[in-house]
Amino acid sequence: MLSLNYPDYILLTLIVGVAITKSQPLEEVAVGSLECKENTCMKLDYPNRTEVACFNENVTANLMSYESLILHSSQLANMPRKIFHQLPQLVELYVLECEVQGIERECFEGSTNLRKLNFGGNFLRILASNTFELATQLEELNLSDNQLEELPPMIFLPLKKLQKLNLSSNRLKTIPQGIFSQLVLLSSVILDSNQLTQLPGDLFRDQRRNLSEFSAKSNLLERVPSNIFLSVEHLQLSFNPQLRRLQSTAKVYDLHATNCGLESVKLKGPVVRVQLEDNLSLNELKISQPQVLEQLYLANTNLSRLDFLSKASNLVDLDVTGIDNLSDLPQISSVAGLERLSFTYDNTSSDHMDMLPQLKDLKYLEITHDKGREVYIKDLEDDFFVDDVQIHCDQLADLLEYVELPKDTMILEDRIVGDSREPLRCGAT
Ligand SMILES: *[C@@H]1O[C@H](CO)[C@@H](O)[C@H](O)[C@H]1NC(C)=O
Ligand SMILES: *[C@@H]1O[C@H](CO)[C@@H](O)[C@H](O)[C@H]1NC(C)=O
Ligand SMILES: *[C@@H]1O[C@H](CO)[C@@H](O)[C@H](O)[C@H]1NC(C)=O
Ligand SMILES: *[C@@H]1O[C@H](CO)[C@@H](O)[C@H](O)[C@H]1NC(C)=O
Ligand SMILES: *[C@@H]1O[C@H](CO)[C@@H](O)[C@H](O)[C@H]1NC(C)=O
Ligand SMILES: *[C@@H]1O[C@H](CO)[C@@H](O)[C@H](O)[C@H]1NC(C)=O
Ligand SMILES: *[C@@H]1O[C@H](CO)[C@@H](O)[C@H](O)[C@H]1NC(C)=O
Ligand SMILES: *[C@@H]1O[C@H](CO)[C@@H](O)[C@H](O)[C@H]1NC(C)=O
Ligand SMILES: CC(=O)N[C@H]1CO[C@H](CO)[C@@H](O)[C@@H]1O
Repeated sequence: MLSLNYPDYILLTLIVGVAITKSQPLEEVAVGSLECKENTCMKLDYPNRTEVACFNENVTANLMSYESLILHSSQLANMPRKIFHQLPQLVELYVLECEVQGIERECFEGSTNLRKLNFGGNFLRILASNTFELATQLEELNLSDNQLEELPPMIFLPLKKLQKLNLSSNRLKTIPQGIFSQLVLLSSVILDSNQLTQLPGDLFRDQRRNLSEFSAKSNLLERVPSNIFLSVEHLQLSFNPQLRRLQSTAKVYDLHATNCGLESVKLKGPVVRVQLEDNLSLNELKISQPQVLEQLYLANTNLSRLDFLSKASNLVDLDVTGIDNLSDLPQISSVAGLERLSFTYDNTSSDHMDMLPQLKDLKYLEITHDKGREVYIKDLEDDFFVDDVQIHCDQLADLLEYVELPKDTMILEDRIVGDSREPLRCGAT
């Protein structure tokens, strides 16, 4: 048990006191000139960490008419001061690839119109808790491509209007509990390409927890708390090789959890589109509300039962390619509205082919077997067939919504079966 008695408390304050007094005040250096093309300024070189550039009316005179300012390809050890004193009209500020290491709270004085701030591609490693205290009108904050290892728990608290936050490609190992608390408008959170091993269960505790986008792709997540979200439109958890189990009660429109180490997935809330392909150990999938399911991608998994399929009355798109032991393959015939189907055919599944004629709405059928892959397409427009093979393949690619066709794909059209012309060969070469 951790109990703070009085002497400990004194000690802690002392340590904090030392840490604060350690940072010296910065030497202010007036910016002599700005090299700008319209609202894009480059080559502002203030690489000295103990100095901070300061904007003045002489250098900003030509920028008064812009609501957006872009600083890039510069060396700014610290974010310049007085940008918003001089340019209070700014709605968007981009400080991109400028080697920024420090951001002072004072930099945002006067930023009453600032709604979008992008610090992508800098050297930010540590941010103070009060960094954004004065940027209260922010709606979008982009801190991607930096070196952030941790975040102060209160850092976003003043940003009551924040809607989108991008923290991708940093070095975050943890996300503090409640860091998004009171951000009632937050709808998009991107945490891709960090080193997160878990997400706190009450990450979205005191807010509505209805997000349009949450992405934590390419991390080291071992678990995702089952009730962390109420509803998310796009939930992206792919490329988390440590993730063995996924349980969710949320309402999700589009779930991606491909290329993880998943063994078991249980989705209790309604899910519409589910992509779980390339999880070679996935052997359990439970979907409690299959009637809302429209798309299900399960290629290259180790599933054998899909007993919910018979209730998946709205399923139109199913990919079960590369599943060796799918004993429920015949159940597919109960998914009467299926329009796209991909599966692997081997000689043990040959008697399952009886299901195909029952799928009256099938427009796209892809069969993978040991000799290659065949794609069958139904209901082509009458004038579809042209002699120029290349045009045909391009139109086909359009029809398949830009699916990249595998090399040497053989395409057979139902109305040209028996046609003396050779089957078409399209696809990437
Ligand atoms: C950095 O700036 C400080 C204060 O202006 C100065 O004393 C120091 O010499 C500078 N360092 C370098 C490497 O220029
Ligand atoms: C702006 O330029 C004028 C004239 O060159 C000069 O007198 C003034 O000191 C400059 N102001 C700043 C803040 O540098
Ligand atoms: C965030 O910055 C990155 C560049 O570092 C950019 O690719 C991305 O589009 C930005 N996102 C937003 C919402 O501005
Ligand atoms: C977040 O930033 C990354 C670049 O680091 C970019 O690729 C991605 O598109 C951004 N996402 C959003 C939603 O802005
Ligand atoms: C949040 O999502 C839940 C579940 O979809 C829904 O019932 C609720 O009305 C939503 N709340 C808001 C404020 O959007
Ligand atoms: C797939 O499941 C079988 C049992 O059904 C098991 O023996 C095998 O190890 C599993 N394969 C993988 C890659 O987990
Ligand atoms: C498929 O099932 C057979 C018999 O049940 C078993 O011997 C084989 O290991 C299974 N293959 C996989 C990849 O699970
Ligand atoms: C299935 O194919 C394998 C190898 O291709 C062959 O050894 C086996 O006899 C075939 N089984 C049937 C039932 O045709
Ligand atoms: C644990 C496990 O089987 N993970 C696999 C999930 O699928 C990807 C892609 O097929 C493999 O690379 C992983 O090894």
